Amino acid sequence: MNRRRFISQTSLTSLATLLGADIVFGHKIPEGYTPIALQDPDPFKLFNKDTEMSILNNKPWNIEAKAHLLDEKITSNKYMFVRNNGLIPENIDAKNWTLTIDGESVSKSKTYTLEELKSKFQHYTYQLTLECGGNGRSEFNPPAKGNQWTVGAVSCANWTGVRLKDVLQDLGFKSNAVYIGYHAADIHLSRNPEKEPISRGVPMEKALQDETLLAFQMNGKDIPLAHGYPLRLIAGGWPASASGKWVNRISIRDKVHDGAKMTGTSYRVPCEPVAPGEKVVDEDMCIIESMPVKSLITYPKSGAIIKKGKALNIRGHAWAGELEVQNMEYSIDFGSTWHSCALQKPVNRLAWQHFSASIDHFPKKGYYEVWARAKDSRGKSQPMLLPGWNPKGYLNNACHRIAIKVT
Ligand SMILES: Nc1nc2c(c(=O)[nH]1)N[C@H]1C(S)=C(S)[C@@H](COP(=O)(O)O)O[C@H]1N2
Ligand SMILES: [Mo]
Repeated sequence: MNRRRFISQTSLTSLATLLGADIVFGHKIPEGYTPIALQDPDPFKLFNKDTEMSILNNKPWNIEAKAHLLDEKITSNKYMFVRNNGLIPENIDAKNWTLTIDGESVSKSKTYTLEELKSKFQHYTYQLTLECGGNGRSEFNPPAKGNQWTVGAVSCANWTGVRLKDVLQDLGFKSNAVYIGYHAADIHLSRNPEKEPISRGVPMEKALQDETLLAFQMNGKDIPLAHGYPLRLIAGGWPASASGKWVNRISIRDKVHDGAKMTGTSYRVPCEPVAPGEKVVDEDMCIIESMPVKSLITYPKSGAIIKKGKALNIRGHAWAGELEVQNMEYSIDFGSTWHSCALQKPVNRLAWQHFSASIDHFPKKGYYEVWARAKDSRGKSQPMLLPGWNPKGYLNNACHRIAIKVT
């Protein structure tokens, strides 16, 4: 809708109807001014998100879930976080969508239509965990710039597509191949067509894993627009920034990919631990690869009240990047003692795992916290409070905690 025309043709009362509330100082609105609430489309409707989702930013759109919204075993669209670095591509024509494979390590670049990809290669479906490298950033101190994600920038949906390795092997690549880098159709915030909002990638070894997909479906349907329609790279278990949405080109590089947000401090952490607030030079920052072990209590919602003598049933998910979660524990005494949870095997590699426990040993009425802690298959556990501080606030895999009252 055209904002300017809209304001001049609409009376205050109809503005109020649109807002669903009286505009108390409506007669003081300057000429030509549009109330903020009407300037942007409703993101919940626009992206089909649940209204309990939290909007962190609208330019670009960044939306996160709350822990209890992620209770489903397979994350549905309405609870899936959105992380955009630029503007969602406009006028997508899926019928004429193509994917070009190029780069120093291919002899001759090749372009596949989306239809060709779908008909030529076998389809696979995997449930894959995608967590933003900055999930949990809001807890770091000194604070890090960027979206202040709490716990909800993680999802685990079913992704269907063709294996990237099948496509790369169809074309063939040179033995000097080191990395792949994706390029996508989204638009830089400056609208400068020369600039890419983000262009990241993974080493060949990750690119050639069975589960690394060029996906065209999420949860059995076309990928929703905000999540990369009509074609998306999916590299589960790694920072989700490696999973390029709206992908239209993949370069096979003879060096570490150097696209937008691959270099400098983006998606990198100090190679060696540093003290909070310490300055780190670019050369001492290392690319994040597999994500660390983490878990989330998705039921009950923090603040639940139970009757003394009744058991509290908790459940949630745990994941560990490239690794499996080996065990899952909970504590009701601020981490002094731990008890095991039941933990399921992942449905496939790189899928999150479900845990549950029935807690019936609250000694008396009062305030408690339930803390949950996962351990990966190499014996590494989540830190109880905060892990190593880093300048950009990545990889906060601290234990998730919920408040409980026994009355
Ligand atoms: N083309 C493109 N791909 C992208 C991004 C983007 O801004 N543009 N954001 C990345 C980041 S940082 C994350 S965390 C995930 C978010 O995926 P989602 O929005 O589907 O949850 O997409 C990644 N892929
Ligand atoms: Mo991200």
